[in-house]
Amino acid sequence: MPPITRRRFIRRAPLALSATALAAGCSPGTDSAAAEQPAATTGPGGPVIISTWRHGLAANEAAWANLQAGGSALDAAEAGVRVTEADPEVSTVGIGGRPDRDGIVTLDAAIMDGAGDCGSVLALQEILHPISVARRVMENTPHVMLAGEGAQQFAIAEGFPLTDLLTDAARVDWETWKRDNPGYRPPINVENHDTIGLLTLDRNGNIAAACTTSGAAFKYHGRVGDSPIVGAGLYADNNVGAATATGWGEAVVRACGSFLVVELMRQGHSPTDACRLAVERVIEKNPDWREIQVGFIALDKQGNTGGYCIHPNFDYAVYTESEGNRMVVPGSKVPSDE
Ligand code: SD4
Repeated sequence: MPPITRRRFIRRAPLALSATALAAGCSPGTDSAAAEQPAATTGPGGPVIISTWRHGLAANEAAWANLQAGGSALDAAEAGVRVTEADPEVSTVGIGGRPDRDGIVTLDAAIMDGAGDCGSVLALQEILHPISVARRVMENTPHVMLAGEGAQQFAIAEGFPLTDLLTDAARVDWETWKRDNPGYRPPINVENHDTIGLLTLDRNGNIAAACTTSGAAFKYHGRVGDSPIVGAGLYADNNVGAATATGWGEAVVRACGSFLVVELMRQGHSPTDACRLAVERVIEKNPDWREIQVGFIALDKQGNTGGYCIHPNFDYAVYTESEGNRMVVPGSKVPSDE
């Protein structure tokens, strides 16, 4: 039987772009808590790419090149995060990701387009590019999520080769952690994160989001975080914008974080304010919030970007035509001198 294809065709509604484009992003080190202004109705327009952490710079480059070559927002989002997945130096995504407490690398990834189509894989083993498997789930199955062994079987059937993802460095880290943690408890702290989440806006006004991670280091085997959960780890809607999350996934899931950011933008909040309000919701729902990091980034359909986090050690990369590819330090709930 031929595979069931349920790819949707995105209505290509060109955005009315303002000649007086506003600069994207927030100022380094600023806390926009005071700024309850409604979202800007103008912005730089597409293309715009925003992604989490410093490894976002390389991902943005690949996503940008993909858009320049005629790729869609969705193509660019996938192409961008594949760079991070393939980088063994990044210890929180793809190959080189820290394993679970049993020494097994399990990966979570999700992809979504602005028309609402989405796919994800959970706790996938031995596949280098979970984001591409997530896209195949979206495009070649009647489902949204595949987990564990079933996700791996599907990946193999789709032609993805099996790859050993546990690098020597990751194995050494795991052995050290095991030696120093006889209680076998995964670490819960502000450092245990660094997912890549990447949002794109193309010239046609289409938005997409991709998120991929090895999850919390030394987690319970089978643990799944926020990243492959649509609405928690990422969300995209062409009528509004997109958001993605990084940090302690359990806390993000409790607040349905990325959906919340997009809905706050729909209500008129700027990307930065929407992220700040979502961080405040995370704090409300997680009494242990001082021990964890959570950060959101967001992109609205006019091309404005923003972010916010609990602790100040989070940054993100933004690529626009006018300013190129650059790092931005968002505001944080805990001041940087605390
Ligand atoms: C998770 N949000 O699995 C992810 C963690 C993260 O790099 O940000 N990892 O909870």
